[in-house]
Amino acid sequence: MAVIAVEGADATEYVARHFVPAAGKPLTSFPLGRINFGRWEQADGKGEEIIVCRTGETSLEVNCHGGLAAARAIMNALATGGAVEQSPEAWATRHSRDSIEAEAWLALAEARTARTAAILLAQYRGALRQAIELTIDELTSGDSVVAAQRLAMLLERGHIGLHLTKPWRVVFAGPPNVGKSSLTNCLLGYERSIVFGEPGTTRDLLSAPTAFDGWPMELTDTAGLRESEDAIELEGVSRATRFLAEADLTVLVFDATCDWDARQEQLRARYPKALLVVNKCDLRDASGTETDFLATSALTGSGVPELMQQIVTRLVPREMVPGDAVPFTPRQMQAIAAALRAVDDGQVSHAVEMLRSAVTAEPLTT
Ligand SMILES: Nc1nc2c(ncn2[C@@H]2O[C@H](COP(=O)(O)OP(=O)(O)O)[C@@H](O)[C@H]2O)c(=O)[nH]1
Ligand SMILES: [Mg+2]
Repeated sequence: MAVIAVEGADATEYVARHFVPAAGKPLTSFPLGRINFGRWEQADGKGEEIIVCRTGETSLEVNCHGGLAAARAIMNALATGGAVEQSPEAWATRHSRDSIEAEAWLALAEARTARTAAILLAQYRGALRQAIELTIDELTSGDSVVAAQRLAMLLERGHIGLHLTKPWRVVFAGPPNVGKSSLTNCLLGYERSIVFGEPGTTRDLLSAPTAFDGWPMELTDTAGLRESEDAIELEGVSRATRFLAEADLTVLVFDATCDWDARQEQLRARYPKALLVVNKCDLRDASGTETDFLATSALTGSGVPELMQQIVTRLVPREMVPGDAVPFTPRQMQAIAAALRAVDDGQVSHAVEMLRSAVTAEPLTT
């Protein structure tokens, strides 16, 4: 579904020029709030079936097919008639009582899972605003220790909040032919990367979006990290190395059938924060491997659910309950961090000012 809002003194007239109600009566005769089925007709005689609802004396909603084309055709027809198109940002700013509500409204459109949408919906309904208002009250009544604790907790949750609309980036790296592509395919549930017995098959970065446990992830399969004569493969290796530096989590994959050597040790030392995996455990018993390695088999799927779980545990280390206050934009995070610094410096009134601006700032100006 797509919903187009039309507002203004002549809104009904603008829509009535194109909308032919199935009931055969003019749009203005329908009561507010009534759902009216009919056809949207364009100048060229084309059109589609839509639903129009008068939401107020000067506002309507046009519900049409989703995707971009149907909504675009209707918006173009309205614009040709003289309507002015508004950006979602401008809309959110006008219709929200504060900047957090406006940001939540926009972020909700970007949410890709029910879990992230539920968290954002709670912020839309005021969870974060209330937490900030409570902190302001605590600060003004001299309870700055409690206020500082709350701010620190909000900042911590914000590290998850920033990923509600932006997936965590998980990169699979390791020597060639260990099963990186097979494992990412396994986790994604479809064949995104080419799997081939020949080392050096994956030459570029292949990324695909997914979600684990309702948390949005982007998995990236990389070229094997090795020295190579092949210029294209080398470029793949160098891109992988650059990408790894920016990833939220690196999964280093090794091969259970290969003996541990200095090169592998070097790789492990280079990425000390990586999640370590030993794959192909169907071919060789990996139970003797060190406990900080997770044994998997991309072939049989053994260890793959555990890998998924460990990725989530690493990236989302704290529990989040629906209704929790969670900052979710860099602007909110900056304001909260600045307020916490001010509290720590004993500048309570400055902290209060920062927090007030986090809520009452002109929406979306920064
Ligand atoms: N037996 C077995 N073979 C695997 C496993 N994972 C990958 N392979 C095979 O190992 C080869 C290399 O796999 P690939 O995913 O392309 O490795 P990459 O170079 O690290 O991406 C292919 O022939 C795969 O079928 C596994 O868990 N068990
Ligand atoms: Mg590969």
